[in-house]
Amino acid sequence: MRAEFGGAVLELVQGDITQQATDAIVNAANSGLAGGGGVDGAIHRAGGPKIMEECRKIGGCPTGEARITTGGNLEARYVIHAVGPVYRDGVSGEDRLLASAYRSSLRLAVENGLRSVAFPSLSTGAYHYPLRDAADVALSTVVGFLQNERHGLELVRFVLFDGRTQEEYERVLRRLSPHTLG
Ligand code: AR6
Repeated sequence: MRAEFGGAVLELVQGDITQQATDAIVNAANSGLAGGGGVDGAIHRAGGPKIMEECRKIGGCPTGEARITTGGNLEARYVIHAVGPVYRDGVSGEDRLLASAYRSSLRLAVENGLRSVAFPSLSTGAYHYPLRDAADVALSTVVGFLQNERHGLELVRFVLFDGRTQEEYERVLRRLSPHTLG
């Protein structure tokens, strides 16, 4: 499913983030930038050791922020490591931190002159953010950024790993944009 916001295409696909040929892919990282399972494990496995070398030099990243490294052996030239919140009770600032992780990633993409970026569903795996709420925060934040900030982005793609995640994101995107492009 695709829709247009602020001159960029916002696209939802089911697939594997490591296979994307966008300028950057976003990693669902932890604040140590230390590697792990899920998206993080898949990106480091596919991208090779150069990515971890740069992560070690950076040293870490607070929750709600993002840092950029090489894409190593990936097709994407860069990896943007975004740190979403661990979900606790829903009243510990999780929505603000999740929105901030998406915004920081987009800001880095723009500062580096990138035109296309692919996101996974941050925080909805090991960090247990309820999917429905996370989809809402993710898409409203990206749409808000594309509509309100100066950017040269042409494509923002969400790469969703399973059918249930894709359905929830599609439901939210339909609500945000009644005129999806199909
Ligand atoms: N491509 C796209 N999406 C994927 C892929 C993939 N290759 N693999 C998993 N997903 P998670 P988090 C989906 O756990 O919740 C790590 O250990 C997955 O099904 O990767 O932000 C880090 O080091 C889910 O929908 O990220 C951190 O410590 C979504 O991606 C911690 O997990 C996010 O799941 C981050 O947890």
